[in-house]
Amino acid sequence: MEIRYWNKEIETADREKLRQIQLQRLKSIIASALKTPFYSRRLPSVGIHSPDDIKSLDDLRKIPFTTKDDLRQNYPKGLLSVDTSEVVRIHTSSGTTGVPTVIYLSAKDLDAATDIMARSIYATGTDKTDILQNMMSYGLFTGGLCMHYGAERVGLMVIPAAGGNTKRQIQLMKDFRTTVLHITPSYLLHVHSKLAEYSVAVSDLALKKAFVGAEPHSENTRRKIEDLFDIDAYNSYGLSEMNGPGVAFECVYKTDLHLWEDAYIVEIINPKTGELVPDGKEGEVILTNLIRHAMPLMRYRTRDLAFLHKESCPCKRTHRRLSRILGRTDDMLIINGVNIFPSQIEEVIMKIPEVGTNYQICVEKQGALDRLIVKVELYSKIFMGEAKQIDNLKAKIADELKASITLKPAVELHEPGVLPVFEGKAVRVVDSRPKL
Ligand code: DLL
Repeated sequence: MEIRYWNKEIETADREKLRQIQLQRLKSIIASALKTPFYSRRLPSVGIHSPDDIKSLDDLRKIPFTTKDDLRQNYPKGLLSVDTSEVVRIHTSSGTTGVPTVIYLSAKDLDAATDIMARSIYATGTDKTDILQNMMSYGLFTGGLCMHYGAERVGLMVIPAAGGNTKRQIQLMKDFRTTVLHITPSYLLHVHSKLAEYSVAVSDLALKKAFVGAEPHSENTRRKIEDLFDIDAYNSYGLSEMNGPGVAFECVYKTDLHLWEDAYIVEIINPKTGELVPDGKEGEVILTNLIRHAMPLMRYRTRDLAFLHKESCPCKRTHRRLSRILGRTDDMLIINGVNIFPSQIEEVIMKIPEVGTNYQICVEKQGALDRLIVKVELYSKIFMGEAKQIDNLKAKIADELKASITLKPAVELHEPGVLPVFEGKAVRVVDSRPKL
């Protein structure tokens, strides 16, 4: 059988060879892009009339960025390069308000995206002997179907469990000896908090790994997951606009995310100036999709903040490594003039051993000032402990948060099960301040 999940030649290609592949694929994408209403206007305006106008990869930077707003304004077909009879699948992006953004894939596009997903899975040391329980929702969200196809390509037994119904999920894990989970980190922590209720111990399960992604999480959250379940957790990064999960994935060494450069060109820019930033420096991730022709997307502003590593990985793959996502250019909270990313708060509280698996960040107005309240669930045996100890813990959490975010929030401690639970992406921030 043809192996389509381990391509040594491409995965360890020297940088020059990778650049050649990128250039050739970029030209081919330009040809498709010129067939779309959107890019057929935009590319000629910067002097690109045919693929031959791209002489080197540097020419990519002539192309203006494409934003989510561009996608919305050209909804539903402005970026489609083929007749819909050529399209075999659509996805839309999750969680945004207003007009959604839609992604179209031809059979060839889907096949290429599936190869990349399969490559990501295999890079974690997962193979056909594994059993994957896919706990991401199936449907318009890419997390379910895209992972499903990739896992089948590697030959895994896939349990298409989708999200929700925690009791059944745990039963499936037990009955089918699930070895790998695909899940959001917040839901995985919730699953752990439910094990005892269903009289299941971690040792009753056969779990070895989890692929966690689709939402920001810190290194401390990863460690917490690994410790609670005694597994390896691999970070998985992707976005609907780039075909969903599998844009970048960790390998067995867990040294951050290999971004598959034969499929995507990555640039890291200063979000204010649009200029490229040097390796090692944080900026906005800009992605060009090299493997999707039905709906080309070039220089897409992801709004995700990350940096590229300078060092190579012991696995010998040559594709650049992206740091975990450090925040977004658009989820920053400004509280009494202080800029705060929710991920900074998570980083601090998840390090504190008494803290359980769920939390919420609330911002409200109190008179003229903003008030930040961090609500945290404790493990039940801690919550039942002495009142004085609880008070000390509250002060400790507030102090540690102040050291990180420079302002001291009010901290509320709760018993498990009080704060809202999310079976897909968690909504951690409740900002009830009046809109400007
Ligand atoms: O979340 C695709 C996906 C599914 C990725 C399953 C991984 C696993 P969207 O709904 O379009 O697609 O959301 C994309 O989610 O721009 C990031 O802000 C965030 N995100 C995705 N993966 C990670 C991650 C899917 N590993 C948006 N760490 C992206 C942090 C992530 N944030």
